[in-house]
Amino acid sequence: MSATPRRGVTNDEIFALRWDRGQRDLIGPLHRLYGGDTLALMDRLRDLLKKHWRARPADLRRLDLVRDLNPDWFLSEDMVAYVFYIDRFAGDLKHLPSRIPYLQELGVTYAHMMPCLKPRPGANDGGYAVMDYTAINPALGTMADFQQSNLQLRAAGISPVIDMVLNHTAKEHAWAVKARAGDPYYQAFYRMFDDDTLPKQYEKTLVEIFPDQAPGNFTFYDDMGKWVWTTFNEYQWDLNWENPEVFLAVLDTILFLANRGVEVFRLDAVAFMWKQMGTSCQNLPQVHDILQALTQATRVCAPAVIHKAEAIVGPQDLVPYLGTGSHAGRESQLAYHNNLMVQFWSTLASGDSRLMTYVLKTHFPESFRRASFAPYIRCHDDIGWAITPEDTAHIPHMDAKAHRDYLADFYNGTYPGSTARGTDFQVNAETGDRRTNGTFASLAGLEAARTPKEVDTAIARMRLGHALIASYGGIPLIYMGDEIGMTNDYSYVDNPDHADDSRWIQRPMMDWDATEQTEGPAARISADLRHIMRTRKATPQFAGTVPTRVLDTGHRALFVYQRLGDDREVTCIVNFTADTQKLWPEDAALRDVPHVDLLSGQALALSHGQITLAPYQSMWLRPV
Ligand code: OTU
Repeated sequence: MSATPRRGVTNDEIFALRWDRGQRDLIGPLHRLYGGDTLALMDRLRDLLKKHWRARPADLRRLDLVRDLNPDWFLSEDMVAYVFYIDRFAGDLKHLPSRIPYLQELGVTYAHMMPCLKPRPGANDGGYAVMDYTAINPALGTMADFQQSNLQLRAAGISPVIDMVLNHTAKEHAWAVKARAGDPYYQAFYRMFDDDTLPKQYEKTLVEIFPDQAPGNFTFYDDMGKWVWTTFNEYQWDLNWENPEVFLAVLDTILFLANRGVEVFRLDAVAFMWKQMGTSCQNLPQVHDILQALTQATRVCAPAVIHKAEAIVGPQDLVPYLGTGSHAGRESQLAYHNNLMVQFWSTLASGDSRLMTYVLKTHFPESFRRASFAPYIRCHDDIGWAITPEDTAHIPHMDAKAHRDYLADFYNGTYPGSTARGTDFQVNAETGDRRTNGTFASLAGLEAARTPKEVDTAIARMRLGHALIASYGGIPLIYMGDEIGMTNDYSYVDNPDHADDSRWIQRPMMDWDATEQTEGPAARISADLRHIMRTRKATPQFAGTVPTRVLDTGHRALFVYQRLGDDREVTCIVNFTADTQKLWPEDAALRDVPHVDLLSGQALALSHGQITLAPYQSMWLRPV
């Protein structure tokens, strides 16, 4: 008989157990990042985590336990995300809960509320210039409203998600204000230079993110007599992640917000967090150590909480954000699949799937350990045409620069025959590089559609896009307004804080009237989307744990991929053209058994031995 007194586990013991579990995955990255006395840093980290664990509300501790037992919760086929601005969608946080039934009808389980922490006054880059991470934007409500709204979302089975802007703060943030006043402790939070010698050397290998509105990567402040690293706008000061104090301070705010009910943090602009002379200062290995350390530290204190990395980069640089090599299963659990998004738009324009097939097949593993992508078609940002010469070299007669130019022209509507209505963004005079803005519907041709056939085509393209993200793997992100086909909002030019940034064209006010319609494009697009998401949820092969295999069928008009499942695979075939297309079943690796198309609910009927797809049709074929 054991002499141990009969008692349950205490909260402090649970913490100690989770700390033991996490230590190994924390020491390595912290040592590589900060060197020096890693054990002393670990002691401070443990104290910080313990402080937040002790403050963690009982209901969230319960959620921690539930998710410790089911760590794959976010990979479920049931997951569907909706991305929205609180003010543009619901007015404010007090009114947000009244929109929960709408979200539930769409099948939403993940609510990404665009930046909602207190921003600097005036222009604030859509909220990505935060002056206080512990306060809610007063225009949206209070911290109490936020907590209340989070509670109600969670009760409805919806995870609250917010942005954590950790590459930079607003120059009005308390840390920056103290730095500017000369406090050396806070000056070390940023990257400051006494003269422009080093900035000039760095600039040689840096790219400009906002060449139009904020050229260069450094800003001189007369009052301080110092240059400050400002990758984005002048009012966004890059944090110095080489300083462990920054790591602890940012983690402190993450856990503070986690205790107020946030379940997923979208880690903004992570690619830029580490700088090294002579490099582009993007995607450096240290960024992955920072992300592993943040993820594992969060897991000690709040295992219910996961992170999504926002790195809008090329394929080779993107994959590591989901944890590869020694980081596998330890880094951010989610990452935007911007390459799928770019390839969707590219193939939709050209009707030629070869580049898409090559890129997605060559650069991406079929699955990740305890992590997955968040596929999407549109978001609040521009589309950057991340198409490289290395990739186009594999497609006969294709040139990367020419293809990027073609896509920019196609989607701004100037290319002959294009029905897209987007705008150029951040035209780089030096490189000729252009990015593109516009809503899903406007880029898909709905805004310009004049005939019923053109309307049908635009709707079919949107159906194709939504079916792609629902089936490709990971959590599909529905961007607010796309479910009703909202077109570009040109009124942003009337707001002086928005006028110089055409990304506002795709950030409209929610059209609630359109959601009430029972016929017309909005009703049709929304019915399509609901059907797609319902079908996704009924298909276990669409879980994020299931591998995604891209097939090279040699058919130029079709994009084909399989979700491998344990017993039965699902084969997804997408016709990216306005023509009917045919495919031999063996070219799609279909087994010689009866199949059903989950999307149409019809048994697969071959015509002269071939699968026939209508214009822009998607099929999800599963053995019966
Ligand atoms: C992010 O985007 C946000 O999504 C933007 O809305 C912000 O303006 C920006 O950070 C600054 O906070 O450059 O054009 O590779 O592409 O992080 C968008 C990543 C951006 C960058 C991305 C950044």
